[in-house]
Amino acid sequence: MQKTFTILKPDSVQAGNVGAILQTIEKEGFTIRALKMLHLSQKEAEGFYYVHKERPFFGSLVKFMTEGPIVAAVLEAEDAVQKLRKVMGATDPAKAEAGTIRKLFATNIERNAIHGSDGPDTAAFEIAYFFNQLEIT
Ligand code: FUP
Repeated sequence: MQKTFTILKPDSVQAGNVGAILQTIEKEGFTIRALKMLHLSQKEAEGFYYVHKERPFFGSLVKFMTEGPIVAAVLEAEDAVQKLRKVMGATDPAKAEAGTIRKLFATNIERNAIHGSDGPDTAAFEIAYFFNQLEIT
C-alpha cells in the first residue's frame, strides 16, 4: 500500500463539489487516512508550491489557492500516487480524459479542482506539510 496527498482546491469547495469528488476518490478504491479543511495563508501557499516559484503563473496560482478554504487529505491505495494522477486527469481540463475529476469539475488550467502528488517523495513532503503523525490513521 502507498500513500498520496490531495487538495480539493478553493474552486471545488466554493462550487460545493467536495462531497462528489471525495465520493469519486473512494469509489476508485482509495481509503481516506486523514482529512481537514483549512484556509491557506499566502506564505503557506508559497511554501507548498515553492518548486514553481520561478514560473510565470506562480503569483496567480498562490492568489487562487488562498482565495478560500481547501480540503486536504491523505489517501491510501496500491500505487496510490500514479492511480490518483490518472483519476485526476490532465492539468488542463481541456486535455483531460472523460470521466476524470478535472474533466468533470475543473474550469481551466489554474482553477483545476484538485491537486495530487506527482511522486512518492513529493507525497511524503506534502503529507508532512499538512498533517502531523497523530492526524494520520
Ligand atoms: P499538476 O501536477 O497536474 O497539478 O500540474 P503542475 O505541477 O504542472 O502545476 C501545478 C499547478 O500549477 C496546477 F495544478 C495549476 C497551476 N498551473 C497554472 O496555473 N498554469 C500552468 O500553465 C501550469 C500550471
